[in-house]
Amino acid sequence: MLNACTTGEAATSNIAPLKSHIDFPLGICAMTAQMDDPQWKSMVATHFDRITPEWEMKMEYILQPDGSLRFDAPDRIVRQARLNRQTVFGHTLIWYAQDGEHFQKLKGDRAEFEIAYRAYISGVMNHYKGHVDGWDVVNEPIRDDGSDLRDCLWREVLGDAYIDIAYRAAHEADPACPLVLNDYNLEYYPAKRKRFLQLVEGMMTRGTPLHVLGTQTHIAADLPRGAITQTIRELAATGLKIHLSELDISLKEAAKNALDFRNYRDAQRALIEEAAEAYAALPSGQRFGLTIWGLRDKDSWYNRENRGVRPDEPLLFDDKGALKPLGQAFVKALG
Ligand code: 9MR
Repeated sequence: MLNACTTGEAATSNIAPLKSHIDFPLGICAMTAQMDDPQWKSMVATHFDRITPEWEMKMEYILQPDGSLRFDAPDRIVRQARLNRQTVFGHTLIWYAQDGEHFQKLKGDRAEFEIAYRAYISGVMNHYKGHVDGWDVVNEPIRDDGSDLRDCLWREVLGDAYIDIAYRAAHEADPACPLVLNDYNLEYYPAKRKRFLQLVEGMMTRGTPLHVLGTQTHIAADLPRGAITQTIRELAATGLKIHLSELDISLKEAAKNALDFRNYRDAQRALIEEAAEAYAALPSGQRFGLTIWGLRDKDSWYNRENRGVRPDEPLLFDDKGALKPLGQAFVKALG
């Protein structure tokens, strides 16, 4: 018989649900491949209010080469979330990193391209109308150096207006749905943050429907203190709601792939406390939610894409499902 302590179920059964510590939605990312793992399933159901599909609501999954849409996997996530009485957050409609054969074929014809662009947005939005509590409409539009919008197929064909067109099409499809603009490295690069906020200001001035700003917060443990707080404050000064949308804190990136993480654990803890405190300090009406990018360390994208000799430890729970000191610090800082 298995010793209860090795199952991981036991590791988490004696802690209060993380979501019970806070009065705003606590999210986690998910993919269907994880849904057959009983520990993952029960921990996600216990601790979180909201699910963000990690990749299966993106164009790379939904859009087929002939322009048709497939929804089987994301629908499974939505069904599971409903069984758990959780909401689902839509991620993401338009991303510079993903376009696909269907749009590549149309790029010579601006008018046809725009029709297909709007049709994709309204097709996906209509399918999930009433089943999601928000959408990242445009993801990661700003260059890291803050000099401009990123180049991508959408901008190449539709110009800078690709962003406004997307938000207007999304709003038309589902007027009640909160629409989010999401980006990363905003805490690292003040110039990027400035350009992001300029874009936001422009959208607000033009009356483009935009309700929430997402700051992903994929950070490394050597990020200087204060940067997260400053970012949250500056974004919140727009008056829009804030989604801390993909939080994780890499030790490996801080240690520059060295095997010794010891020097970075305290800094990692201090950063998660800073993120939790800065977020909890927002006026309640601006707290759209805080989402963690993976459950246990072994679920992290860092460990899937570049595992190397030593796996990273960026998340709240260890591989066995026990809440790490990092997770305990997070909970304490929120409470
Ligand atoms: O974690 C996600 C990984 O599993 C996917 O393969 C990848 C491409 O779809 O996207 C990762 O998530 C990214 C998110 O969608 C946007 N911000 C950066 C995240 C980490 O790369």
